[in-house]
Amino acid sequence: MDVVTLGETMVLFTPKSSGLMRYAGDFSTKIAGAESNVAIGLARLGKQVGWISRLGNDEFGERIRNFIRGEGVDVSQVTVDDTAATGLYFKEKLTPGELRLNYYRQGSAASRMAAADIDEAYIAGANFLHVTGITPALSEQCYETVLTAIQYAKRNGVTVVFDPNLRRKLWSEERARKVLQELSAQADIVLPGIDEAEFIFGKATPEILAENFYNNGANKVILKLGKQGAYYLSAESSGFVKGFPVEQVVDPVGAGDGFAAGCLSGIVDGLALPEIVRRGNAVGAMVTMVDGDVEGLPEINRLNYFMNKIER
Ligand code: KDG
Repeated sequence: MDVVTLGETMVLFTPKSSGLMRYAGDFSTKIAGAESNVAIGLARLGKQVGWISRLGNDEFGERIRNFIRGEGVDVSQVTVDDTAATGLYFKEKLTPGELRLNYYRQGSAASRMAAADIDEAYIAGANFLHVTGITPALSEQCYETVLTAIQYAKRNGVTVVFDPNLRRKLWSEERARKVLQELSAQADIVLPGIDEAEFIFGKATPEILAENFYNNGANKVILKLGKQGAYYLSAESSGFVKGFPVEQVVDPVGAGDGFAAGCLSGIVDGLALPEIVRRGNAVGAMVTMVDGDVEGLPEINRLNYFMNKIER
């Protein structure tokens, strides 16, 4: 395996009409979950990926597993919980450009993931472990599960990649700050957004925020700056990489996961840091041009076409 990731995936309902969801009659359904978005993004770019999770013993669980398996991601470590349902998620389009995200995931099957669900040999068989700050927010048990996965990675020489993915609806500000800082300190590579970095360390320039993550323990920091691109810092080099222009953003949700998939694929391919970041920027931009979290994730040919077509 190149990369193993772990986290919750939900069925995503989007009303076909805009405005308050109470008036919506028709919905489209897709699947959404930050970690499986990354896994699918990597699989589309030709990487070997595994996704660890728990699903309810229900039709939505079947749909999620089938979809992710169909994308070429290994789902052998996904367990089924007979006593809890698969989580749901509703994306309300209040006005053009204003989204409200509503979770129905409390007590979901994935929120009951446990450290015992993690097979050390499976983690040890990967080169990278990708985790996010969403999973530890789901429950105390999920927090322990993430810590266990990181511990297995570290003792088997697997590189840990952490994306804070702050979801304020899921936990208190104080707890979120503490855990996101703790997990950033344990990771080798961190992929925070500028807002997340400021949430953890306070308002500062990208250079200072990246340094905070570096001094906190990470050896590669890639700080996302939205459409401006990203700033990177490692022991060897640092710098800004410009983002790709996007004519019309159709759906921004999932762009950060696309960015993570692009960067991780570049890391797996052994690219230099500025090229890794450029790939992240490109995949992130491509995701925003298509509705849904994963539908805009490119295959390598389309990614190369996009990166070379656009002159910056
Ligand atoms: O990154 C996009 C995902 O965050 C979203 O679609 C669903 O995983 C999700 C979450 O917990 O918010």
